[in-house]
Amino acid sequence: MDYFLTEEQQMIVEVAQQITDEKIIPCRAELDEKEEFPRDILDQIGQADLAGLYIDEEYGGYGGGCFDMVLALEQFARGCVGIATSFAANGLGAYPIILSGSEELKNHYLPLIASGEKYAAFALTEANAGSDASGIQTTAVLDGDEWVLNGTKQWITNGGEANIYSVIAMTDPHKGARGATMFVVEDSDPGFSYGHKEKKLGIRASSTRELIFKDCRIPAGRLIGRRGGGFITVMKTLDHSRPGIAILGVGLAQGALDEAVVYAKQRVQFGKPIISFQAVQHLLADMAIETEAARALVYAAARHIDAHPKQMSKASSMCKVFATDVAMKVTTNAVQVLGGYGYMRDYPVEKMMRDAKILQIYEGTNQIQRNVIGQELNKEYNR
Ligand code: COS
Repeated sequence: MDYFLTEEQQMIVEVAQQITDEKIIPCRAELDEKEEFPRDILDQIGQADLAGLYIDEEYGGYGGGCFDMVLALEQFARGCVGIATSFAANGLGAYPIILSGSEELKNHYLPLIASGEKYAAFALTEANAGSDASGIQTTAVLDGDEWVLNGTKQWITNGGEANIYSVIAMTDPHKGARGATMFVVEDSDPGFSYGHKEKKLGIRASSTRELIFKDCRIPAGRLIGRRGGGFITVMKTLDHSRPGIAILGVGLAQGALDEAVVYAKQRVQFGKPIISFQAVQHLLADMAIETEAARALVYAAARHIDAHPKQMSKASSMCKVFATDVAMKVTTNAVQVLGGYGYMRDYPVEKMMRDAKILQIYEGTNQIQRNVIGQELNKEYNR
């Protein structure tokens, strides 16, 4: 379908498409198998000037918005969601600085992320704080002109690979959500180390690792925003990043549909290509309808977010739920179309199905998204 992209947007798609076809697809199975971080590919994305798509020009970025980012991510995810996640996690790590950081922090860190020279990560989750984002136990205490962090973050995407970490910690625990503050921690900071690296069902090219803060000392100026403003910064960051997860679902579903149609045209059973059977055609038709509907919703949500950045929670959660549920269904059906071959590692669809599951879980489960949508509806109808 024609989404009436501008010339610049079409160019973003073409550059991302080329990286996907020439670089990502040829090595995705190997990186998945070896659970290897896609450093070369991220560097190539940086060299193609796509690393700072969503960062303002004054900080060395392209100056685009959510929609521009979505267009690039869709292509990368068509190739591999593990690689696309590693790229997207830079944005998640950068957004707290973009949204709440001081000019000093922005001037220092954003150009490094925009050029692709440094990778970023976002550290919220802990053993006892997942959906309940305000339940974090990592602490930060001011000591002279330094903050001292103690605690452990878990399941951090780009953990161990990123250089710049946006970390939330409790500065005033008795204040609950209002007592949380965000900081920038650098990989070389004293008292900061990496813990367990997870072995995952899918997105195995992405790194998911513990971060350990043991009397980790950082300069006072690394505080993002204001003391006590961390929870709101986290919520706003997730509002910005969830359309990115949604579009990973669209790209993944498109990749699975492509594989299923090509296979169905080639595979002969009962003397005919299986695409000539109505049972297979209906499966493919539903996959195509759902993928296009998800794309249309994500594009609409991303354009809405760029135009109305203060009213984004509902649009962001709606597209995240819909597109990631579609990705799970479409990839599962792609395996069904390929049958026994689909279950084997010789074809990419089993990986696609494994990769799809996390999209319904990370950056807020789809159950949490429905809570957000419900709460927003409640507010809207009170006006
Ligand atoms: N933008 C701005 N402010 C927001 C906000 C948003 N999107 N969402 C909440 N807030 C504000 C609220 O207005 C409230 O402010 P006041 O204290 O002034 O009233 C404050 O934040 C607390 O909000 P709330 O009471 O709704 O917080 P809850 O603890 O009930 O949590 C959910 C709300 C469940 C939505 C939140 O914890 C969440 O998003 N959880 C999922 C986290 C997640 O995605 N984890 C995955 C790992 S991160 S990769």
